[in-house]
Amino acid sequence: MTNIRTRSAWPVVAAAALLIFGQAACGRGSSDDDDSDDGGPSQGAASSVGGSGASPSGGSGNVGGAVNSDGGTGGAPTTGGTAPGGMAGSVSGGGTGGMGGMGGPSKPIWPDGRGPSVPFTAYEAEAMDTNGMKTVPTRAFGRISGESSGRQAVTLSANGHQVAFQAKEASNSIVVRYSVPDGGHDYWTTLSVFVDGQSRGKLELTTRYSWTYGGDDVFNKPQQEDKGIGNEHHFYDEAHALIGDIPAGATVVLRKEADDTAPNITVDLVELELVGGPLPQPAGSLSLTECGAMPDDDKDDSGAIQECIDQAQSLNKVLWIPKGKFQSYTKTLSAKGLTVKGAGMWHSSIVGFHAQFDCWGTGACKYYDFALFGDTLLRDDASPETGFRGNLSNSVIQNIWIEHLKVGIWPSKGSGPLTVASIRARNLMADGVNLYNGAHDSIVENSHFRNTGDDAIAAWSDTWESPGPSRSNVFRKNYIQIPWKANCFGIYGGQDNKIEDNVCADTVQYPGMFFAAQFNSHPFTGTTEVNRNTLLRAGGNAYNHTHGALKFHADQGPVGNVKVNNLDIIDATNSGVHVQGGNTVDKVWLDTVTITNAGQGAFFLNAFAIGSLDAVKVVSSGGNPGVVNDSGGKFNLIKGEGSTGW
Ligand SMILES: [Ca+2]
Ligand SMILES: [Ca+2]
Repeated sequence: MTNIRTRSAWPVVAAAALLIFGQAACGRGSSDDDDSDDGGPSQGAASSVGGSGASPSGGSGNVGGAVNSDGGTGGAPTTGGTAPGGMAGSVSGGGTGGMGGMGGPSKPIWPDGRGPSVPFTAYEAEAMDTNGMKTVPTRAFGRISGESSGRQAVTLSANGHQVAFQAKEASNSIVVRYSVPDGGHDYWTTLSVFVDGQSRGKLELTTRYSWTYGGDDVFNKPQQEDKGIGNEHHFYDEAHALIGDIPAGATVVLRKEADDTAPNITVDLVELELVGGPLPQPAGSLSLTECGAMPDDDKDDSGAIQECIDQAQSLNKVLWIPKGKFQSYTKTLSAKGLTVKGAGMWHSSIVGFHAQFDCWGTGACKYYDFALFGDTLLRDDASPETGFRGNLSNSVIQNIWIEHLKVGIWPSKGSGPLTVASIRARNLMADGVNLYNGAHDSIVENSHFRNTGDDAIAAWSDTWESPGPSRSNVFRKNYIQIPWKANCFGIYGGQDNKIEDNVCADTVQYPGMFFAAQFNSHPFTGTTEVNRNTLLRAGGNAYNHTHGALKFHADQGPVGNVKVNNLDIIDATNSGVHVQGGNTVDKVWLDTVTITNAGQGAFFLNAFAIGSLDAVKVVSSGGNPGVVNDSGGKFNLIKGEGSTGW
C-alpha cells in the first residue's frame, strides 16, 4: 500500500521542536539541560512511512546485479542459516571463492569530479587475500553483508585467520570497519595488526555502539537494545589508530590471534591515511590546558573547557585544543561567537557523552581541526546528543571528525549561512547533518559519511513555527556510505536546494535520494536541482515496501519543481526511480540519467501514484530494465528523446 502513515512519531517530533524553541529563547543558561534540537526529521521520516516493524522481505531486494555473484542464486540470502547474530551464518560453504572472478572493487566506481577529495585510501576486505571466509553478498536487512560496503565482508572465525593487502600509498594510520558478536555495552576485545610481518599492536574493538534490535517500529524505543526481540541489525563500528609508518607496497595484515578473544571478527573495509603532524597552536590563542583541562587522563574536563570557552569569548581569543584526548563527561559545551581550533582531527579530540557543542546567541561559531567522539549508546529522541547544534549562523565546521553521537550537526531553525567542509561523520544513531526548518544558504561539501542511523544529509523544511522553508542550501562533493537507516539524502520540501557531484553507496533500507512531502514539510518551491550524482547499490526494503534508488514521495502533499541532470544509478537494489504517494508528482524532470542493472525496474510507479514525470535521455540497461507501473494509468511517464531500454 502507498501513503499509509502512522502518527506515532509525531509526539516525538513535536517535543523535540518545542525544545529547540526553548533553547533558542533561553540561551546558554538552560541550554546544557534542555537543548534537544535534534529530534526528528528522519526518525520521523523513517517511522511515519507506514507499516509496522516487519522485516522487509529480502526477495526482490537482492536482485541487484553484479554484486550478487554468488553463483546464480539471484543474490537471495539463502545460504548460511542463522548463526548467532546473523553474521557468520552468512558465510558460504564455498569459503574464499565466493566472489568468483569479480575480485571486489577496492574503491567505489564513480565518474571523475564526483565525491570528495579525501586523504585516505579504502581497501575492501573481500578483495584482500584471506584464509577467513567471505560473506555471501546480499542486500537483505538483518544480514551482515547487507550492511557491508560493496555488500560483502570477510569473517575471521578461528585463530590465525587474517586478511592481508598491500598498501598502495605511504600511510601511518588505519581505520577498520568491523563487526563482532554482541557482547553488550561494556564488551571490548581486540584485533592484531601487522605491517610487513611486524606487530603494530592491537586495535580495540567493542560492541558498545553497535547492534540494534527490533523492526521499524522500535527504532526509538528502549527495546532497541533487547536481543530477545530479534531483528538484529546495525552490526558495524570502526576502530582507528596511528600505527607508525606503512611504506607504499607494505603488506598490512589484520589477524585474529589467540588473545583476540571475540568468537569471530568480520572486517568490511580498511582505510589507510598518511596523517600529518599536529598543527601548531595559533598565536594569541587560549589553550584548554590553561584552564586546568588535562588530556589523556580519563578525568572529566567539562568544567575546565567551559571556563576556557568563557574566557576566550571575553578576551576575543581563539580557543585551542592541544594534542590529546580531553574528556567531556558531565556538561555539554556552550559557545557564542567563538572560534575553536585543534591540532588536527587525528590529534585533538573531545570525548565522552557530552562531547557536544551548543552555539547560542547570534551564532558565528567556528570549529576547525578536531574530533568529537561521543558516547551515545542508543537512539533516544528526547535526548539531544548532537555534536554541533544551536544557532549555526555565520558558522564554520571544517576538518572535524564526529563519531558515536546521535546526530552530527543540527542547526537550530533559521540558521545560516553555515559551511560544513571536509568532515567525517560516522557511526551515528541518527542524522549526519540536518539543515532543519528554515536553514538557509549553507553548504555541506567534500565530506564523508558512513553508518549514520538516519539520513546522512537532510534538509527538513518543517513548518513548525517555521521561519520558512530550508532554502538555497548546497550539498556537493560528498561521499556517503551505508546509512543503516533512511537515506543518503533526505529532502523534505524546501526551496532552491542543490545536490551536486556526490556519490551515495549501499543504503541498507531506503533510497539513495529521497524527495518527500512529509513530516509537515513546506512545499517544494523554487527549483531543487540535482546535478552530476552517482547512486551505487541504493534503495532497500523497509516498512513492507521496496524503495527505489531515487524516490519521489508525495505523501502529505505534492512533490515537484525538481530537476535531475546527469545521474548514474548503478545496481539499484530495487527500482532505479520510484514514485509513491497519493498526491501529485509533477514538474519533475530527468535529463541524462543512466540506470544500470536495476533490481526491480528502471521505474516503479506505486498504486495511487498520480501526476507525471519527464524523462529525456534516460537509458536503462541490464537487470530488470523496464517499468513497473501499478498506478493504473494515473501516472504519466513521459518518455522523451533519447530514452531507451524501458
Ligand atoms: Ca566490504
Ligand atoms: Ca581530562
